[in-house]
Parts: sequence; C-alpha cells; structure tokens
Amino acid sequence: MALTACTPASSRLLTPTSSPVRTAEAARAVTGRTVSFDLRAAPTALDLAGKSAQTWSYGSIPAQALRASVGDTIRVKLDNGLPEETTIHWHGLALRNDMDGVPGVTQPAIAAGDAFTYEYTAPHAGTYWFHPHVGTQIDRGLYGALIIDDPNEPLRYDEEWVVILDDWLDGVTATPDQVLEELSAGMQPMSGMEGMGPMAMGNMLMGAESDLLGGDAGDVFYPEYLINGRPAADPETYSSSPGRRVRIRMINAGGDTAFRVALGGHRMTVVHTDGFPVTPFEADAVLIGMGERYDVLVTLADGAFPLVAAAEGKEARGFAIVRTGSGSAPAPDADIPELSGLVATADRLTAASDVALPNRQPDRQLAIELTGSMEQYDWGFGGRRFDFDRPLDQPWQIRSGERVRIEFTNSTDMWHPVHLHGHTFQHAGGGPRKDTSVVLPQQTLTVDFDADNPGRWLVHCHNIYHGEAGMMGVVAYQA
Ligand SMILES: [Cu+2]
Repeated sequence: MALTACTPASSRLLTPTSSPVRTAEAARAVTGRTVSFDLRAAPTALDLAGKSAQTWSYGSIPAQALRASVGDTIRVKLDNGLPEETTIHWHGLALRNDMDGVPGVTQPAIAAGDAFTYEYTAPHAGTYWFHPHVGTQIDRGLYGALIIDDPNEPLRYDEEWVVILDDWLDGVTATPDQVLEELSAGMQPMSGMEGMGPMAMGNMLMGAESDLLGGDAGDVFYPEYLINGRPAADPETYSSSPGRRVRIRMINAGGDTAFRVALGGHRMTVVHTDGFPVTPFEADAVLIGMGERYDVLVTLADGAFPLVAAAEGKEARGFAIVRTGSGSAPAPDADIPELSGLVATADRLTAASDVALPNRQPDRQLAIELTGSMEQYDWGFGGRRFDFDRPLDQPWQIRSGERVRIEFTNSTDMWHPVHLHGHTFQHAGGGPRKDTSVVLPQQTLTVDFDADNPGRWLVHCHNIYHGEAGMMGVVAYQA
C-alpha cells in the first residue's frame, strides 16, 4: 500500500453525502410513512433506590423506546442540552451513511446548545438501539431501544418486553471520563490473586474471571447493575398472565460488562440476535456482550419469577421480576439454576435460512488484529491506536458490490465485542447474522458481509473504554 504515501487515502473515499450514498437510500423500499421523535440530551438525576446520581440522559433512563416499521422514514430531532458536543449512532441499522452519527467520519459533532435532525429509511426489522458516539457518553444514561417492526412478522407471540441491561457508575463512584483516565494509566496484573474473586481497586476491578469469556471478564468496577434503569433494590415488575408467550428483546447497553441472563423457572428460545432471525435455539440462559441484542421467546408459568442479568465474572447482578400470579416476590440474590445450565452464545447459533448470505467466494479479505494490553492500555487494531483527530488516515478500503471477509484475530488476553457499522455480517460456516460479536482471547472470528451500503463505516470494540483507548478503525468504500 505504498500509494498511501503520496495520495491521502481519504481523498479516494466516498464522502457521507456523495451520490452513491443517496442512491443506496433511494433504492430502499419505503412505506411513505414518517415517524417523528424529539430527543433532548441533558443533565439529569437518576434515582437509584433512594440514592440520587447526577448523570446525562435523553429525558429518562432508558430513553423512550423509538418504534417504526420497515420502510418508514424515521426522523429524530436531537437537541443537545449537554455541556459538550454529542451525536446519536443508530446501533446495528444498515442505514444511509450520513446519518450514522460518527463525528469526523459521517458528520460534524453537534455542539452544545445546537440541534440536529436525523432522517433515514428503516432498512430491516429487529431489535436495535441508539446511543452517542462521542467519548465515554454511552456509559452515562444516554441510551434507548429502537424497535423496527416487520409488518409480516412470522413469529407468534402475545406480547413484548424490552429489557435493557446496563452497568452503572456515573454519579455514584466516578464519571466515565474519570474512569477512562484512571484506566489509561495502565494496570499491573497482580499475581497470587487466582481464585480470590473480583476485587475493586478504585474504579478498577481485578480478578474478574469467566470461562465463557476466555479469562479476564472486565476491568471496571460498577457499584450498580441496572435493568431498564432500575437497580436490584428497586426492581421493575413485568406483569402478565400464565401461558402468555412473551418476546423479550434484550439489549446490553453496558460499558464493560457481559451479562448472563436467565428467567428463573423457565427455559428460553433464542429467535434473533442483533435484529436478525436465527434457527430457534432452546437455552437456559443467554450471554450478551456490550452492544449485542438477543430476542427470546418464553411461555410464562404461574407465579413470581426473577429475571437475572448476572454480570459475567463480576459476582453482581441486575434483577427484575416477572409476575403472573400470587406468591412472594423472589429475592435479588435468589439461586437461579438456569444460570449454570445451557448458555446460548453466538457460536452455537445459525442464521435463519431467509437471512443467510448466499454462498459466494470473498472478493476481498481484511485481516484485523486486535492488539493491546491492560498494562499499557494501548488497545488498537494491528498495533495502531485510532487517531480521533485524523480518523480517515488509514482506512480499510473496499469496493461496492464486493463480498468482504474479515478475520478478527484477537492477540490480546481479553475478550472484545467487535462492532461493524452499517452492515450485518454473517459468522463463517453458516453462523448467525450479527453486527456485534464477541472475539475471545487468542481466538479468530471470521465473518463475511456484502458491501452494499456505500460510505465510511466505523469498526470498533464496543467495550467503551477499549474503543476510546484506540481499538477503532474505518472500513470505507472507494469513490
Ligand atoms: Cu475491547
């Protein structure tokens, strides 16, 4: 790639407002209906079972769920009442590039006091979510569900419950910016701590271990774990009736925590991940990394049941209650045998036949090596940390129409949830369609996608602190 020495790579990239982007948008099927929402990002207080935490939100935590149907035009006016610039990223949607919400890549950041209106066609049905793409703002209360309905929904169920999981520290122990600063100083691994369990040191967490995550489960100490904005001491109660079939749409909005989720007394059938259907998979629990979504179907029994989101490896949990009948409420620390039963992970799933990518040899292969360590806190791709001031300096360049294969090779000692914007790739070997996938330490994950949505697209670790430390890059189409 010696060419990049004399021609700035970015000059050959499509701009987010270029005609291929507009052409791709014009090709999307539309209903002619527009659904409009107003969001205001601003400082607020979150009530944590009587304790008040100063934070930022879109009016409530989570934000109001935004809902539209495939082909609708979604229009969201965002007022920025924060003391700093912001954007909104529509996580998982294969939307037009200039609405993707990445500052310096797809739009200028929205200054404090300014407003911006996002407007785009909803391309695919499924469970998505939205959050800022500036700094560590996502680890405050700025998040909400974005549900795109399929007018011809093939699944049969009676009702829906959106469950948003979050690890919480803002306004309790520190701000996310303070945590990033502390982590960035690096951390020496401590010997002799094996088997002692997780231990907080300042805002860091030592010794959080998970077999499912291949070792180190996470490095940030969170004093609270929330389900739909509520701590275990003040849980949400979802009320229904015995025999009802519920679609639970689970979203991990956390910064540094994978959750193992189970509903006591029930098995669940995994039907979607990251918005796209999978061959139905029966499980006792589901593991959800940051940014991932899993939809499950559950037929409710009679009584009161704990929905538990165990913070994987961290010996803490989020908690909510499902009530369909009489009986005392379960305790937040109740023993949940399902948590140690069969856990659905993405590698066990296969794409539903109607969303599997057609067989095709890749036209292009990108090798993306995940690099860095806790000691240096130098997370990056290929040994290079993302330059937020010059984000388009060294993109991976692809062309429209190509089948692209990415090999994510994790050379680090930690797991990373990698997220590709603007596309839903498929795990090799008939695996699920996803946009955010866990890559275990010292393992390689191979995914394929079709380059059918031109623009500049971020690919990054959805551990917010890893991403901000530099584990980000841009996949861009050439003009
Ligand atoms: Cu990471």
